[in-house]
Amino acid sequence: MPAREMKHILVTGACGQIGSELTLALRERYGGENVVATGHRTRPSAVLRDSGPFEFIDVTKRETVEAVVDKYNIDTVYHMAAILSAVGEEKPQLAWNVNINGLYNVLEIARERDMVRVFCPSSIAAFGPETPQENTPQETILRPKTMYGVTKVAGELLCDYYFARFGLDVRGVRYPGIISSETLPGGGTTDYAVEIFYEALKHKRYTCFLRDDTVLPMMYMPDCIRATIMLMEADPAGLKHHADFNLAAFSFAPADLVAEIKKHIPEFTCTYEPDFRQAIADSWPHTIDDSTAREEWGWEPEYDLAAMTEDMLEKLRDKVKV
Ligand code: AKB
Repeated sequence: MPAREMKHILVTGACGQIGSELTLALRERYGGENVVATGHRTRPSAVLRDSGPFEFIDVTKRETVEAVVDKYNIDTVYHMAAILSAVGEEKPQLAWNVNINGLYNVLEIARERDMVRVFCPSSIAAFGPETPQENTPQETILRPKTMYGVTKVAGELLCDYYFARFGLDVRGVRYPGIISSETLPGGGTTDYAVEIFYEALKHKRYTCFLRDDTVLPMMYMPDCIRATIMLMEADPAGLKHHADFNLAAFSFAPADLVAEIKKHIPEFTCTYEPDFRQAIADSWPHTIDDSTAREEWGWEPEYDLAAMTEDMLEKLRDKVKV
């Protein structure tokens, strides 16, 4: 039987850091009218609003998702709506509700309508302090200590269950920290790696909420978008894993990023005032083994720390007008 095509796509969390750029990339690829962007409360940017349909939904209220799915005859969902690690520690009940009940609603709606495919991201937050921190394997200990991490592990398992039990083609990756120049990240532990660029350009100094030697896995947005679409378009016959692919590009500590930015802005200085996010970062891996993603669907990153830094500064110089 030929693979079924993804024709009418819904993106939840489309105003978020990844969702906003993913929506535009999907519209470019599949046509603006065929990619419905949805958000909760944040107003869409002009480009998001004008390049295709936009609707407000609340993923925790199933009927609001169903109404949009049925209105546009949706067969594929990129479920990007989520509460991230730092906000998740401040509001654990909200994180559970959005990340678990929201996902359950999406999976049930997809199952009932026999949808073609669903993407649901996991994260390096699925790992915990007992996980090997260097070259973290695909199959390893998943005992996170944050509510966000708990919801990501449960989400991976739930997605794999829907594949095994109902044949729903759910796919997902464990995103590292994502660095981007379009939409600011909201409420994560890796957010410093975006904020630092704005502050370096605007004020030539930054106070980092993580220690200078905190190594974390990171990825530049163009690679993140490419990986997401590559996995969703991969031949199902080649996939042995489904919703839990390790994914990596490069790793660095704040001090490494500061040194790289200084190559472009020599007067830039950074001070360090670790807060509650330090404990979250300390429970995550330093480097990730993504050989399974490379083998099963041909993943390979393009950007390293130097290329990402150069591109970020170039893009943000125009944006912050310095
Ligand atoms: C966060 O910091 O919470 C996210 C993530 C690594 O999933 N960026």
